[in-house]
Amino acid sequence: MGMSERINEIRTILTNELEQAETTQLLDNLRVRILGKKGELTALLRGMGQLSPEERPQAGQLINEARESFTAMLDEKLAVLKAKEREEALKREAIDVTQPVDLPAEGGEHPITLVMNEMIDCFTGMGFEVVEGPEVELDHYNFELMNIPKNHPARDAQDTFYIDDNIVLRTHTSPIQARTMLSRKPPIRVICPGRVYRADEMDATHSPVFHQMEGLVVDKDVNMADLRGTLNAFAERIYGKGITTRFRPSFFPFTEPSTEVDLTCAACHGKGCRVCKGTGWIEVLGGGMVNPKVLADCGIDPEIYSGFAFGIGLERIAMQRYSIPDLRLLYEGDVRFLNQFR
Ligand code: 2U9
Repeated sequence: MGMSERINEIRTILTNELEQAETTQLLDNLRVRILGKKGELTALLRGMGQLSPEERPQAGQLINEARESFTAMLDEKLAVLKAKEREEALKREAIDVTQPVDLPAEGGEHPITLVMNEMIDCFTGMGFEVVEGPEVELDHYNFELMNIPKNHPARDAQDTFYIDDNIVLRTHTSPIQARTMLSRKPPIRVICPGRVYRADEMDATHSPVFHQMEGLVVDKDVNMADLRGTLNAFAERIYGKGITTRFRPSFFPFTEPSTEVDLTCAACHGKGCRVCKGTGWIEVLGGGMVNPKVLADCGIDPEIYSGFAFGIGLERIAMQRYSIPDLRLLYEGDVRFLNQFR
């Protein structure tokens, strides 16, 4: 058989096999079978030794042309198969973005957080700034600077968690205000929200950890009417129009004069009902004019400046607002309770 017949034979084999090669892997095998070291075309090249010197150049040329042509045929098919395989891979790996999914359980804000944020909005709207401080506090800031000396009943070991003789878990957020006064000059307008600790047994109305927000304003000519106006604005903002305050005389070591503050009962708007035991008022917070001794000990001259302060328990506000009957519900983390606030 002549060289060109043999090449045509190989071309026919290649053409048939190309049609059947469905994958790039099969195509690679075919390439090796035709063009590889032990392939059909290479065998022809080796057989050239048997040809006469005159025949060799022409045979060589035919084989080279065939190699080029076969390579082109194989490459063309390779491009087709690669495109096909890519398309199949895209189809196989496609994500159906319309498929329904299981949504992760959604959290919500705790009622204490809800109340705290609402109060922060209210007071920052009046020009107060939020300041925080350490929960593990020096006796000096928690008690001494608040005019609660050693042996005062308020620091009885029954009420206070002592870390050692000089360090306590803060029993109120007042030490934040003491630190604020020591580190800046009036005018001061701050609210101090945070967790506080008292050594109480847990029951429906007591907890060893609870939350407060205290406020402090120090400037020239600050007086009790400013406290009243501030707390009236707070009452209307949190409880609604027509809710006002009633000040009753009281005593705290850190304020003088001191007052306990009642708010119009939001359940009956002051008419008297079961919630307010017929009085029309609900006791909500305390406050007063900052004791001049406290101002002086915190580096502020009480001859020039005066201040008012108040303290609000957040649990009490949350319980009234959401009709929560037992304080413990706020700390147990039962999702059936918490889901109601989402
Ligand atoms: C400084 C001076 C005075 C903060 C005050 C109260 C009155 C008060 C209670 C409310 C409910 C505590 O959480 S509660 O049990 N607080 O009645 N707090 S005056 O007076 C201050 C604070 C800081 C420097």
